[in-house]
Amino acid sequence: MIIAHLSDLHLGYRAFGHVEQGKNVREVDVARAFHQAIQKILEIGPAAVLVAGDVFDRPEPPHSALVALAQGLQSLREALPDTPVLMAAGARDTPAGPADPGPLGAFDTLGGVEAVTATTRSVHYSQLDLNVVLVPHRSTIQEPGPVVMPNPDARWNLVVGYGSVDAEGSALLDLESRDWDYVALGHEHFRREVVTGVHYAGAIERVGATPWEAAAEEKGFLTCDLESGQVDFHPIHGRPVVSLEPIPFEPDRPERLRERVREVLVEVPGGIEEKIVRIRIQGLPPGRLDLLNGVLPEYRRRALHLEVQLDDEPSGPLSRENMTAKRLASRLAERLAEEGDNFEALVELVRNCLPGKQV
Ligand SMILES: [Mn+2]
Repeated sequence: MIIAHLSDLHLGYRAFGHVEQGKNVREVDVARAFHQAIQKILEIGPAAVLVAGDVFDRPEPPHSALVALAQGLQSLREALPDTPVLMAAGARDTPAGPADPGPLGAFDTLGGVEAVTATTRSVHYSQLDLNVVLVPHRSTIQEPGPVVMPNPDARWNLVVGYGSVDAEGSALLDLESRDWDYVALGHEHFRREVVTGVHYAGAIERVGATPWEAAAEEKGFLTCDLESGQVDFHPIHGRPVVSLEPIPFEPDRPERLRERVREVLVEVPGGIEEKIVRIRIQGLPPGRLDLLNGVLPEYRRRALHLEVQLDDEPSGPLSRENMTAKRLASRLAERLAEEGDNFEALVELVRNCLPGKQV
């Protein structure tokens, strides 16, 4: 019996302020990645589909995100009417008010769909001889923590949970992995096997504030053949992200900087067209960003997003807060030097830099 495991869809994610035909380009990318995943799942035909949180990018997602999820569920129901879809809300789709059912609440009403936001729920499918325990984010942060027990009468026992787990047990979710045939986790955006049978599937697109950190990692989802324990990764092709090698600023030859920036951008294999690109410059004081005047607009038009990051010389580890402040300052300094940026785009930039945007 094969099950599919997705997480961190972040439907409704928006970034970079690029709008085409009234839609944020990155939101369209994320919806496309989700529909790509659905198409692959239809080909695989799993017995159950598990979605481990952060289905939406925020507790009040745009209507377009609700439509994207509804379309995906409808495709699954049509082609695989006997395949249940089980979703547990993550931090991103958990509303602040404890009585608020959240956006997933609407989908919990559909036949063949379980979508939990508040409390842990155990669902038994006798035809599949399958028991699934859903552990949404909220249930893991309340006292007492969730009681997550396998059903001894079921042949297969699965968990769909959102949060951090680790081998030492200092985690939100306390599990004995031997009790379970598969544990499907969400929250971490990088794919990872925690221990045998306990997996983070990772996000399906590079949705964090720093997408270049995921530039080299393929995104996608997992399937597990419960009989053999075989886990397979199914890649999804999202928008390319390019992280370029840092360029050292030479104070005695400042004019050289423009040439070097042009060189590294021209050398990107396949060009920078429509990609998300980060260029890093080491040792350039923010006040000297004028050295790049006239160089960037051309490349900014060609890339979906071109980010210039100013790196200091390596100087020991920075705290998370310092990193955030540094990133924010560097991005603001750079963007404010541009013309035509609107207030909304700047607010989004600040929000994207704040800690917690990674998850
Ligand atoms: Mn997430």
